[in-house]
Amino acid sequence: MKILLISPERERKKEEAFLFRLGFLNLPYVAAVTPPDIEVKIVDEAFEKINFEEKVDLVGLTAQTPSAPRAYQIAEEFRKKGVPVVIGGVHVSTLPDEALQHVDTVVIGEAEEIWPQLIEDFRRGEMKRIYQADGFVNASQLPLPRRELLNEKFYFPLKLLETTRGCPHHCDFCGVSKFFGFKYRNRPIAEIDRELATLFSKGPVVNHSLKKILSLVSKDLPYFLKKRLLYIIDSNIAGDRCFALNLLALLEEYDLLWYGHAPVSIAFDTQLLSGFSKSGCIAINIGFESFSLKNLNIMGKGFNKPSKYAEAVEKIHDHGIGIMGTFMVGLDDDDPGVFQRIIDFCNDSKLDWALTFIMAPYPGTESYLRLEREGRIFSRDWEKYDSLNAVYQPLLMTVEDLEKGMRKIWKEVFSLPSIFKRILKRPWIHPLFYLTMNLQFHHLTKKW
Ligand code: B12
Ligand code: SF4
Repeated sequence: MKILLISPERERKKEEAFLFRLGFLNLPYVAAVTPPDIEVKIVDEAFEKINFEEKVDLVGLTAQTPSAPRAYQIAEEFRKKGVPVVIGGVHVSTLPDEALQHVDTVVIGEAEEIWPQLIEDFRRGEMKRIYQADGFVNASQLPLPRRELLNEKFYFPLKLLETTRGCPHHCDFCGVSKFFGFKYRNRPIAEIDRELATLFSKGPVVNHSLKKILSLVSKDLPYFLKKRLLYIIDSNIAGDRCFALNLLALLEEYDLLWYGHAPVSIAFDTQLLSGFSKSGCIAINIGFESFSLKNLNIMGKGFNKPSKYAEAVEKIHDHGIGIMGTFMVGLDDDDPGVFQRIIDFCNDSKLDWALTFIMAPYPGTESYLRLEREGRIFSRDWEKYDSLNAVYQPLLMTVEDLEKGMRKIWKEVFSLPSIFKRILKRPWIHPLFYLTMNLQFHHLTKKW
């Protein structure tokens, strides 16, 4: 028996078609809980064509909201050929009835416990229309995702790792807590160690003298050459402080460079920040979102304190750690001046990299429910829910101004003068890494 797992990619306008050349973990997790006698193949449509003629017994699709319409097209194509199709992920877990118009079966929730049951039913010819995970998976029982099924040549040589699921916060634009639960579910450190050991070896990246020579070019060079690069995809790597400190101690044993997501308040926890720095943290991805307290309170992210943003950036930089900042525009308290305020903040605080998105009200989130109640959502074309397009009526500007303004921020922040000002500062903060990241987006926005 053979199962084809597909990560769909929609067609996009040339100027919007930027790709994070990252692998992913969801389908490798699904593969890991597939019985070993079944052959599993993973196809990433962002980099390879789907062969609809391939002889497979079952197709499994994943989908986020913007890729859901493409996933449905793929499903219909396979079903025409008589191949049954299952779909899972955050979007269809929220809208299973929509998905059922296009697929045979929808999996609601995490795959790890429910997928083996689905496969058993499928073998017996009794696959149901809906499988709903019963609660949340026990984080200490997560399998090792089958990364070897991803084609390495498509991606940056960066390994992805998940150490925690869930989040206790209630940000109104985010679906994580509802989907993964309002509580951090930490994996045991020993399990994370077992997984890391399959990806890297412990101990120094290269011997001392070679490190000295390579560091003449860049301190990061040995890590890039040895591919000791890690992205911890958790929504918040510092949510559980005690767990985070243990995790940092473990990372230190591996001598690698890593980055992950954490709230801006991390800057004021000197012990954690030193741990980040010592363990090889190259970047913290921070959702600043807005400078307006009103916006932050509406979105349930009142724990962000805009008056402390500049100081926070400075403190993180002082530890030699860069910042990937994200901002949102189109919020209810955003007037047309918001675009310039973000540009100025990025330049003045020398933010190492920054992306600004138009808020997208994903189905199932509080923001979606609120904007729907207020009758402000004007598009349910899911492909446009990619944060580059406005899909609801903002309050203090026109839709056109919002889309133009967002693009203006990207163009200015990724202009060469801004990049050089932000990156070529002293002391250096991983300039090799950040120049590469910024120049990619410079290249993209040159067409805008
Ligand atoms: C890391 C991350 C990214 C990274 C990298 C993604 C990657 N390549 O892995 C980056 C920064 C690039 C990114 C980009 C985006 N992201 Co993102 N991201 C995440 C994050 C934090 C972790 C994703 C992850 O791997 N989770 C762990 C895996 C195991 O969980 P999972 O994917 O949900 O899979 C489980 C189940 O859903 C289910 N399942 C999933 N697929 C399938 C398939 C089958 C067949 C079955 C049976 C089950 C199943 O089983 C899996 C295992 O339990 C999540 C939030 C979160 N904590 O999950 C947001 C999240 C997935 N991202 C989100 C969004 C919106 C985006 C963007 C659209 C943002 C933007 N405006 O550009 C882009 C889209 C990128 C793209 N590829 O299309 C939303 C999706 C919301 C939605 N309704 O679709 C999330 C949920 C965050 C949020 N705000 O709510 N993202
Ligand atoms: S945005 Fe981050 S902090 Fe807020 S609910 Fe989502 S995962 Fe949690």
